[in-house]
Amino acid sequence: MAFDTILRGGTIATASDTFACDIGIRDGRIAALGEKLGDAKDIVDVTGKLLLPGGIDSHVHIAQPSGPGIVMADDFALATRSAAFGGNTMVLPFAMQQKGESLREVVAAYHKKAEGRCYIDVSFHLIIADASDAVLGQELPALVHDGYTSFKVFMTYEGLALSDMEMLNVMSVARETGALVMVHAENYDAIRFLTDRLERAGKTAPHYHAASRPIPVEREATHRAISLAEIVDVPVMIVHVSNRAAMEEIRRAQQRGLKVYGETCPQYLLLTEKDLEGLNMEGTKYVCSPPPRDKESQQACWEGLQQGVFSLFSSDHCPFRYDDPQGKMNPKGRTSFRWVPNGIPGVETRLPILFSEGVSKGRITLNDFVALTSTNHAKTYGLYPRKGTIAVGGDADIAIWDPQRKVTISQSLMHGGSDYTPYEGIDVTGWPVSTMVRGQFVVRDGKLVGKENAGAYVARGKSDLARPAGTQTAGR
Ligand code: DUC
Ligand code: ZN
Ligand code: ZN
Repeated sequence: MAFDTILRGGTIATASDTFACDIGIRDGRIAALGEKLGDAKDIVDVTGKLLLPGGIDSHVHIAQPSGPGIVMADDFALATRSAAFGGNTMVLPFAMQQKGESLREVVAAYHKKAEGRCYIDVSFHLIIADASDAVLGQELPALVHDGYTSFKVFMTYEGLALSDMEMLNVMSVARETGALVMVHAENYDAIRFLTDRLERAGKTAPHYHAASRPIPVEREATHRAISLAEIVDVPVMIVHVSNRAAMEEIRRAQQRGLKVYGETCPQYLLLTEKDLEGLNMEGTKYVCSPPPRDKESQQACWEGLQQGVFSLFSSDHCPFRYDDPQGKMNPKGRTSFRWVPNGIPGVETRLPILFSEGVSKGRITLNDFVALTSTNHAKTYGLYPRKGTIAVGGDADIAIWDPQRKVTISQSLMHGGSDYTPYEGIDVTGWPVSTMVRGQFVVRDGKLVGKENAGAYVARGKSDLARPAGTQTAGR
């Protein structure tokens, strides 16, 4: 038998081309692209369907400690199952260090949480909370060498925020090791100042979360992060950008020739701060940071995607249950927005939302969609060309889409651990019907057929963004 599987009769789209062609799969990889490929154990008729590189969601939070009494809604099994139903074949969650912890031990702990519990492939970014000499001098360079080639730093959050000096030191290690720094850009002191002032005035309802971190909080930190990266001369990825002012900071830096990159997320295209005004505590369902803004900010985020200022579209999936004392409705959260856990579910809805709002409505091309949801993630985080495209030799990570299918997003359709979706009732056109990871179906015609231990950990190479031009990875 020439192939294990042939996908016959579909239309393939990559980040650059769209073409009708069959796919022959052998030993988990794409072995042939062409017509009349011959025989296979499983010949799947995909007439009328789109065959896209599986989504890579390079910004998800899974099973992270989130404060006393708070528990994330997803473990690795739930998050990766949900991701698979959303057309993803790989996710990149964070191994989050807390102050005083050894990075090596943190990484080992996250591997333990993930081991045997992933439906799709997984790799880890690091979160650096303790920028001590031992961490930066020894552990971090060794971990980059071992395939943990990107790390996130926070400019806000108790216990996570780094000082400018610490940011500079972390960025220096990234420069020396060829790693990529991701920055959560919000000004910590400004948020504390505004939060204290709001609470003193009795303004504690969930929607004051947005007032506690307005656009200048993000714009200032974005500008500062870019400046620090320029001083060190290192590439930087500004994650979850929510508004025009921050987007324009990134654009200006790019126009000056700096290696500054941007990411935005579904919540900044579809939600606004008005969503936080829901009756009772319903607004907590939309509490995330940066907060959703307004219609003008949504438009700016679209422009960022259309004009290449943002190269990544990720979910920032960070799910908590709503009706749960360990989630959004925790007892302290009822006393002030300050204690509502930040984050919303989104790994399963990211791709249908961008496909429908972007491709079906004509805002972006299908090839842009593939770039923004898969290929650029692979290039940015050292996975390309093994992942992120449909090419001979690459992993057979493929999402099969019905571009005409109309679906109303609803919690009843979701497969994660949360008890709500922030996108309830939104109509979409275009839906991922099957997802295949390294040649094996995980979801087939809307049904789970994969196993909880089918996903693999993938050690990564260096980011294509952190390499000198012309030295991109040539192969596996
Ligand atoms: N903000 C973050 O920084 N991370 C997770 C979710 C969120 O809202
Ligand atoms: Zn963040
Ligand atoms: Zn995040």
